[in-house]
Amino acid sequence: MSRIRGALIGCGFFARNQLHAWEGIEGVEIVAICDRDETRLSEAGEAFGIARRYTDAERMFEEGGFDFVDIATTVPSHRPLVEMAARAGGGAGVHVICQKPFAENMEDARAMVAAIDATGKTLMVHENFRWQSAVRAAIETLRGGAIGTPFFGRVSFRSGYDVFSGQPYLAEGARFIIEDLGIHILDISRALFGDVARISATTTRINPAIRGEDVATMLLAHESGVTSVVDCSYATRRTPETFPETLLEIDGTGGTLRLDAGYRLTIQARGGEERRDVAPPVLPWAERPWHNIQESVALIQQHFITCLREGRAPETSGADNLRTLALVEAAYLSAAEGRTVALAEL
Ligand code: NAD
Ligand code: 89Y
Repeated sequence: MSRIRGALIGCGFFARNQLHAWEGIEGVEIVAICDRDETRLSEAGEAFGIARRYTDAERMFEEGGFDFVDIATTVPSHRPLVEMAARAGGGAGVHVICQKPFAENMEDARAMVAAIDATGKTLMVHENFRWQSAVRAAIETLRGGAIGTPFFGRVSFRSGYDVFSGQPYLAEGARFIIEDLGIHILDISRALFGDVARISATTTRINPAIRGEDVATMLLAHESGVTSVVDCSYATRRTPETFPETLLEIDGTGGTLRLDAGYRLTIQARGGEERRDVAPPVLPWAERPWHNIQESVALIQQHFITCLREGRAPETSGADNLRTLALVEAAYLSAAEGRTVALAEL
């Protein structure tokens, strides 16, 4: 597979980052784009010089000519679009990257994984937070054994940043922060400490102008024996405003690791202390404070292409992401019923 051709569906708020990132990946070309909204479609087509434009995804798949599809729409369209990708080319299918949240429920998610599995193609969920370079530095430090075996972790995202102006749909859903943002930091907790046996969660809504919960506090019992606290809020007004940083605090048998505001990583072990500046670069098309997320988009898309070329499963494959999505479902169930939920229930 020398030159890899892609198509992108959904030319909205976030897709621009994905289109910029594709431009920076060697040997990849986005040959077609699709959006039901003609204005968004033509704006993206003009900005990125893409001539093949569709308002109907089914037609784009019929005409084909691409190896993978990048699904950058919001969640209600994910299942039909993934299934279209599986039917493409008379059932040969195309490789898929699909934005988070992958699906609206576990049944849909499992059906989507099965549909692509049946074609033998690759399915990756665009679960990019574990690819943020500061988070990645922490993951690699931990996996390298620098603080011994972890027994406690805190994965925290607290902000008062207005995400609703760019993404108005976030104010409208019955679910908000766990499904939209908590999903990322639950995934980080999995990347750090492994799969989860039980979870308990509380949620609340502080902002009266939105429908769903904007604060969630979750307690995870990992299969490895680690306990982690995963907490998120979009109702936290403090200085410095840390959007969109995830802060970490990990205790291990041999020391501690902290990722503090301002992308400062501190490792204390064996009587010593190491401090590292792990701030992400601001890519030429990126802007603060989103540069952290934007770099992770470039890194995860590069990972997808590397996996295609090497014929291996991406770290956040569809199958892997079922376990992150199950945590989201279990957290909502726990908050609704006021009890600890075993992941085996899902
Ligand atoms: P958006 O509403 O701005 O854009 C979605 C676009 O998809 C719209 O232009 C809409 O017309 C189009 N669309 C929807 N269904 C379609 C269909 N069936 N066929 C063709 N076009 C269709 O949404 P957004 O803010 O760009 O978010 C898109 C996704 O990206 C969401 O799932 C969101 O959670 C995710 N997101 C991820 C990150 C991240 O860091 N990974 C950050 C922001 C948003
Ligand atoms: O949609 C969300 C995401 O995935 O990252 C941040 C965000 O844009 C707002 O919470």
